[in-house]
Amino acid sequence: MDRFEEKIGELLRLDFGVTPDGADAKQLYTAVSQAAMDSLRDGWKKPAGKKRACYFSAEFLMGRLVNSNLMNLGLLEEADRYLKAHGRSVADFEQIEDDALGNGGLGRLAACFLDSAATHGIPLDGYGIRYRYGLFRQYFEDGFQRERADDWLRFGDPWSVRREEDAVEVRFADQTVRAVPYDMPVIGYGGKTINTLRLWQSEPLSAFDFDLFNRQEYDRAVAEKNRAEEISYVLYPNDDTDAGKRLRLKQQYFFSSASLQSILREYLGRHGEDFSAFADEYAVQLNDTHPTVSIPELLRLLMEEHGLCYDEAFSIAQRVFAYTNHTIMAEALEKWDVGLFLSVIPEVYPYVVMLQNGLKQALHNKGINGADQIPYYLVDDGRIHMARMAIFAAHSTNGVARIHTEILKETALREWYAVWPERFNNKTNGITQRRWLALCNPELSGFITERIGDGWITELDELKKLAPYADDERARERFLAIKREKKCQLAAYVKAREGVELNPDFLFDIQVKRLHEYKRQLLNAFSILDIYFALKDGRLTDFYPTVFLFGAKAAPGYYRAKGIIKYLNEIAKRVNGDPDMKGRMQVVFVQNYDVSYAEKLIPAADVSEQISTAGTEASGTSNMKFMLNGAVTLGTLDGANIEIVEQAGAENNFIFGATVEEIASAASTYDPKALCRDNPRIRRVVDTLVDGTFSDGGTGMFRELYDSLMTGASWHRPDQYYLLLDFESYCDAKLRVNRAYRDRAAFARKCLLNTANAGKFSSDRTIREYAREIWGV
Ligand code: CJB
Repeated sequence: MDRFEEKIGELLRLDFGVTPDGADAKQLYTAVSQAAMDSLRDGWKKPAGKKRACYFSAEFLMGRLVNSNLMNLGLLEEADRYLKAHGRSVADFEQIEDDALGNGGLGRLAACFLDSAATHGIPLDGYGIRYRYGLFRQYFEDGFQRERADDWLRFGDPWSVRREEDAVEVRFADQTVRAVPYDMPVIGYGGKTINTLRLWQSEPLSAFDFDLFNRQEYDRAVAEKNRAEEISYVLYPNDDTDAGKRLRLKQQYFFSSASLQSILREYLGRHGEDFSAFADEYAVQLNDTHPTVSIPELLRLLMEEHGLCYDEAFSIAQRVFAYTNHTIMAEALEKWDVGLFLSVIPEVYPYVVMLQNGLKQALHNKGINGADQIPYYLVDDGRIHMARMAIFAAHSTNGVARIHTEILKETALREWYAVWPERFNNKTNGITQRRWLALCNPELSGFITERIGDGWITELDELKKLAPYADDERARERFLAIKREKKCQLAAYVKAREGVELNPDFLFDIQVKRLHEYKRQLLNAFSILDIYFALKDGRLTDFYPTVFLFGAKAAPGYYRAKGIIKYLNEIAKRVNGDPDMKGRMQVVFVQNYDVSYAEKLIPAADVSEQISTAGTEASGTSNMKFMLNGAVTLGTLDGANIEIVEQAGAENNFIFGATVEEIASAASTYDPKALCRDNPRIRRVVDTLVDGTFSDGGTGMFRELYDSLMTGASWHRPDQYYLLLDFESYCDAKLRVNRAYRDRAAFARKCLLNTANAGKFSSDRTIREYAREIWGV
C-alpha cells in the first residue's frame, strides 16, 4: 500500500474514527480529497522571478473538483481501485460536491482557462469571491421555476486552504471589512504545475462586539458581523444583465481591491517601494467589466499609499490591465450611477475623474475635441461607463469569437476602434478537453486513444488524425454504440432525477444554456409545436423519433424567461401525455441544469441546438463541447458557430437563418404581425400562447410573451430577436437533420468529423494566445 492510500486510511481513522469499510461516501470523499491535497503541498509554490498573469473574475464555475483533481494528479485510477476494494467507487462522490460559483459561460470559461494554463505550465492565478451561496438550485413546481439556496459548503470544502496571514482590509463609505483569502490549488494535467485560485471571503474586523453583548444588545452585537458577511454572501444570479445594485458594486470593489492589495504585498516583499518592475511581473485580465473598478483602485493604491504621480501610476496600470468583452448586449455593459458610486466608494471616485481627464487629453492628442469627445466620456449623463474605462485604461480589448470581435470593431465599439485600433484583438473561446471529453466521456476517449494515441489530452489538434476513421465502417459502428451507451447512462440519470423515461433509440436533440430571449429557446418551442401539429395532422409521416431535451436556469427576476420555462413545460406535458406521440416524440426540461448535468447531457447528444439571433451570442462554449463529443450543430451563423462550421464543414452541420447583415437589413421591415397573418403554420403555433391551448396558471405570462413577439421591448421595435423571421428556415433545417439521421452511417460520419475537427476549440489554444499576445508570460 502506498503513501496515498495510507493517508486516506489515517484520515478516516483520525477525523472520523472509522475504517475504510465502515466509512460513508462523504467521509471517504473528505479523506480522499485531503489525502490528495496532502500529496501536492510540496509542489504548490509560486516559482520566483517569473511574470504571472492574474485572472480577475466575479465568477469561477469550476464544476466538481474531486474527479478532475485526482485525474490531473494521476491518482484517479488508484483512488478508484482503493474505493472498489472497500465496496465503493469514485462514482459515489457524484452527489457530494456542487459546482455553483458562476452563472454560465463567462464563469465556466474562467474555469477552463485555469485548467489549461496549469496544464501547459502558464503561470496564471484566478482571483474572485468565495460566495457563501452560489447560483440558486432550480426545481419545477407545476411547470414553474422555483429557486432554493445553493448551500455548496454543506459537504465541507476540502480543496481550499484559508490563508489568515494574507487577509487584507477593504474600506467602504459605511464599513470596513476583512477580506480573507481561501486558496484552491489549480492542478495541471500531469500534476507538474499547480497554480492558485484565490477566493476572498468578507468578514468583520472583529467577530463580535462584547460591549454591546454585555449591555444585552444582542442584535446590534451581531449586526456588524452580518453586514460584513453580506458582501460575499451570494452570487448575483443574472447572466448578461447589469443589475446596477449597491451590493453588486460592493462585491466588485471588494474582490478587486483585495486582489490588488494581495499582489502589491507580494511585489513589495520582493522590491520594496520601487515599482519599476511591477508591470513586468504582473498582468491582470479583467473578465468582463465586473472587476474594472480595479483600474481606479490600482491608481489609488499606487498614488495614495505609495506616492506615485498620476502619469506613473497610469502607465503601470495600462501595461498591467487587459480587458475581455463577453457581450454586446447594451443592458450588460455596466454603468454605475455617480451618486451610488460616491455613496459606496467615495475614495475611488477622484481617480475616475483623473481617468476622465486623462482620456480627454489623450483624445485631444489624437485630434478629437469638443462634442466629438462625448461618445468617449467615462462619466456621462451621471453614470460611469465601465467598458469605456476598461478600453481606455487597458492595453488590450478582446472579443471572444471572430464575429464578435468584428462586431465590436465595426459597430458596438467603433469609436474606440477608430482611435486605438492596435488595442483590439480576438481570442476565440475554448473549452478544456480534460473535463469535456476525458472525464465526461471515457468511452469516446477510449475509442479515440485506441486509434490515435492519447496526445489529444494535451494537444487537441491531434484529433485531426481521427478524420480517416469517419470513412471506416467499423469505427462508425463503434462510435454509434458508444453514443447509445451515453444515451443509456443519461436515461438512467434522468429517470432518477426527473422520474422520466427516455428511449435510447430516439434521436437526442439538446438545447442547454441559460434561459435568455436572445438564445431563443422560445423559437425551439415553436418548432417543436409545429412538428407536433404536423404529426397530428398526418402532414409529417417520416419523422424519426426524437426527444427534445432542455436545461436552463432563468434569472429569478427575469419574468419573460420564466414564462418560457413554463411554456416549454406545458408543451412537454401535452406532447408526453398524448398517446399519439408515443414512440414518436418527447419533450423533457430537466431541472437544475449545471456543470454536472452538462457532463451527462452533452455526450449523449446527436444534435446541438445553437439558435441565437445572429449577432447576439458573443461566442457560446457549449457548442464546442457538443462538437467535441460528436454531435452536429443545428445553428445560426452566430458566435463561434461560424468557426465551428468552418472547421468541421458546412456539409456536416445544419445552418439556417438570417445572417448578421440580413438581420440588420430586416430591422426596418420585420413585421411579425404580417408573418402571423400570412403564414398559417406560424399563426397556429404562436397563437397557442393566447388561444387557451396552454395554461399559464392565470399569471398572464403567456400573453406577455405573445405581446413581446408582436410589439417587442417598445412599441416601435417588434421582437428584437426576430423569432418569426427565422421560423421557417429553422423548421426546415430541423427536418433536414431529422431526415439525415435515418442514414445512421452517414450521420455517424458527420459526428466523427465534428470530433476530429474540434482541435481549434481547446482552451489550451486560447490560453496560449492570451499568454503570448496579451500577457507576455
Ligand atoms: N456571457 O456568461 C456570460 N455572462 C455575461 O454576463 C456576458 C457574457 C457569455 O460568456 C461566454 C464566454 O465568453 C460566451 O461564450 C457567451 O456567448 C456569453 O453570453
